[in-house]
Amino acid sequence: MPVTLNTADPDFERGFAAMLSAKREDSADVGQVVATIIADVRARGDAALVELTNRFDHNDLTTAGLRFSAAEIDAACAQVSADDRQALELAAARIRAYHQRQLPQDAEWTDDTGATLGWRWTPVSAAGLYVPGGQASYPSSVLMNAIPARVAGVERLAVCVPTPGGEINPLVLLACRIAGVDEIWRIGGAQAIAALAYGTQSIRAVDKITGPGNAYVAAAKRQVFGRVGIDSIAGPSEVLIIAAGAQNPDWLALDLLAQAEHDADAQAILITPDPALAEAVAEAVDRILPTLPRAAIAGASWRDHGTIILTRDLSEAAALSDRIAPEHLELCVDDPAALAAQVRHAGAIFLGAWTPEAAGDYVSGPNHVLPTARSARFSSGLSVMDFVKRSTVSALSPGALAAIGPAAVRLALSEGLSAHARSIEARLESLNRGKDGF
Ligand code: HSO
Ligand code: ZN
Repeated sequence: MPVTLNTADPDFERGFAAMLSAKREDSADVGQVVATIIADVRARGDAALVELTNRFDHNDLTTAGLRFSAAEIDAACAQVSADDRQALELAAARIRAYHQRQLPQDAEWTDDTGATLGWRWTPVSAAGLYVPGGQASYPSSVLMNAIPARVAGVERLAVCVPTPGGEINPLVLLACRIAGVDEIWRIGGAQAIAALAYGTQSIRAVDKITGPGNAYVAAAKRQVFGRVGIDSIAGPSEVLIIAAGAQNPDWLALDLLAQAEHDADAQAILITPDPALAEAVAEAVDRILPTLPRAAIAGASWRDHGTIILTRDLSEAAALSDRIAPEHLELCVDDPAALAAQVRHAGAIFLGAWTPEAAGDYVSGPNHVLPTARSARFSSGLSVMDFVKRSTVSALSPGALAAIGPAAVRLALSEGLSAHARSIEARLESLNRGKDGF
């Protein structure tokens, strides 16, 4: 049974705090193993990749080759049904259109001293995208990671995807092709992250690595951070639904279960001021759960982490949601836009009964790689901004240096940095002598 909390109970705060601090993930301490793998790939390159892939993925890359050939990708793509292909293409087009609007603008202006100032954005040159193998090998996540990189203008995009026992997912390869991925490597785990970060004889190093993965992949990303950029490390995900008014309890139950079926560590939360609606949704969950192929996973998530919170009103619901800072927030209420205006901390907000999170997972357009584990308090989902960086630009005229240089000289001297001071003074003196200085 999920926990039910009521804000009117005197010990509500205790129960709520327990829910907030509950640890949902036992992240195994794999740091030492991962450090050894990274060191091995750095030392021996491709030979280490082949050996580790043999050991962990039971896959012999001496025959298969480290990289998928164009012919293999063609053959895999040809296996995908026309309907699946069209669905992926529609998703890709909508994700691309959404992310194109995120492209940031350069800026430049000249201030009253004559200093021209601004910034410009440039893409990272090469990005690596990790795609897990097995159950969580989602073609939709390939699109969500690769398309923003391409829109940002990343020139080279390399994907690593393990193929345990040689098994490949044709939809993942097709998603790579649709998104414009340049290289697909048949490697996974910490060894793939090491190869992307440091390069090997056949894989060139990238500048930024994104994408989800297991505990080994997460630890490897942490360890190579600094050498390359990484996206945030994804934890178990959550959905929070605020519901009131005339709602279909089955729809809400399915939205909770859609999150729960991802992972036994996922969390689905319903907040409502309406006890009858809460009861109807809980009943619908119990009725629908056994019909799901992933009932075991979804059931464990709902039993261990599912939560229903009864509030006095919707404003209280919005305030609690902000304290949770959910990855996904559905507002199934009569005036969702008004309620959204009261919310600050959520990775993705879905307005109204016709906007299930699952549509956002695939086809709405916004990214589905979102801040988990309450990190929506301080961070955002994956976007074009993750694949660009900003250079500041300044150009001082002689008049501008004359106007602001003396303050810099004073500050340089106060910091004991005389070459700094003289670098400016030399120019100021030249101006005073009426010379151009060259
Ligand atoms: N809801 C997941 C993303 C996903 N759903 C992929 C289906 N496929 C995390 O935001
Ligand atoms: Zn999902």
